[in-house]
Amino acid sequence: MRTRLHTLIAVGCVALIMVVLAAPASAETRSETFRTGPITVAGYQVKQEQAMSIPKPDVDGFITDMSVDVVDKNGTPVGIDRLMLHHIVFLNVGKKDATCDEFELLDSKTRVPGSVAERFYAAGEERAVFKVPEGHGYPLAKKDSWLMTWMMMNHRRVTDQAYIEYKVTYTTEPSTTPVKPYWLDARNCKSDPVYDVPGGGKPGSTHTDRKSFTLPEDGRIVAGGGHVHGGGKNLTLRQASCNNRRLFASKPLWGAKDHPFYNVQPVLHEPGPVNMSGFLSKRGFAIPAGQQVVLESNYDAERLHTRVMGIMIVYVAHDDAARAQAAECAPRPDDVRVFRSEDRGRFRPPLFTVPLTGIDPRTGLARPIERPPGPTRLLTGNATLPVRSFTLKPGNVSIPRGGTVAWRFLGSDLHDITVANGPRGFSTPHLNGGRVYQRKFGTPGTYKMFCSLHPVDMTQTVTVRKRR
Ligand SMILES: [Cu+2]
Repeated sequence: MRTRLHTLIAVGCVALIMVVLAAPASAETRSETFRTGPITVAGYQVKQEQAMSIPKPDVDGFITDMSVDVVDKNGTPVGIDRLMLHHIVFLNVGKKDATCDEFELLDSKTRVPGSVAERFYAAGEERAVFKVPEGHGYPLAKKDSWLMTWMMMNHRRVTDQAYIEYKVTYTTEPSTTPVKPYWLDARNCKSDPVYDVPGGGKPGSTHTDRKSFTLPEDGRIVAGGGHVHGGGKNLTLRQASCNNRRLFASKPLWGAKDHPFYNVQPVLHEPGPVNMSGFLSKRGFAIPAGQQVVLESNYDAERLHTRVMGIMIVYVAHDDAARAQAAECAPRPDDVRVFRSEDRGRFRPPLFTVPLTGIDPRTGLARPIERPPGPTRLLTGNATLPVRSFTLKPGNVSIPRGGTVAWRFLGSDLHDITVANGPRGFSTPHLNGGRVYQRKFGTPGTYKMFCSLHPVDMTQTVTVRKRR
């Protein structure tokens, strides 16, 4: 009996039973698992898509937990050595997003109003989960329609198939406190919210990107978690009116050396963490309407880190008492619980150099390359280089220091230019239709670049000479 009881505790059933007992007979807590797919991804393809009206619980209630994964037709998780879900965002159609008046889509041009949909849950490679304190939940309605947008990469040369599977736990308890998601982002309101850390800083120095957000309601921030890419130190949330004090820092845990992130081809960007810490607090951080919170996205400044992100989603429970508490800069709530992965990993951002990738003509397999094939074209001044589907030609150019390269993005397919490694980091937005991106090269050395949407096909080096 004793052993059986221990087993029960070990699997967490006791907690579940208590929840059910505490709720009135009419309310219930349930989990449902949904799938979309099959999704077909060609060999080494980077696929980005949107799916409208995805399946969801057909009830009125509140979401209390949510998670997402990639599975095969039997429901077995698909490894990163096959397919990697780089990111996925779930949106509630017809609700206005709390921090965006409009969104810029993947083409870096088209804009849609922020009233189109509300971002309420997202996960990256770290597989962030949706969590709020007990008694809280994100409102769920029968009439709601969900949309999801995601990006997946195939790490093998063969076409692969999988499903995106998500588990939603919800309660129909009517006294649940509703939470509103606030998406705080260093480059907010974009389908591809990336920026670049150029590198070249002193060892140990930090590159900080700050963005302020004004909350439009009196409330308590009761939960939150973050998303960074390789080189990220932390995401720190601060309260401007209280001497900019730190409310919470979401910290990355990095995979061990043998983690698949560091052992797949091609590498789309410097590998991200395997986990980011989050927090839960029923009492919450009181923030009144009109007051600012500041998101600090902190990265290592010594090395370059291109196409990085700094995103924290926080969940706010409306509370009329927040104004008085915040006016006094009330002490930090004493019930803040930090959740993080217990997995094996590293706490310091690992040093990692993103290689260029090419296809080995003998095996058809992706492998690191020093540079694209072909000679280096020596240029004496500024240059305009064409970007075509799916080549960057010439593959290798050399320009004098201080020279400017203009890339002209031809055709209708979107491409970008992203520095994998070199003296300084930069990247262009996704461009097409003849749009031009110019860059003046002041720091000598060899810049190894690729298109992040076509990483094995489109590579280029620009060598900047010290002398003319
Ligand atoms: Cu491309």
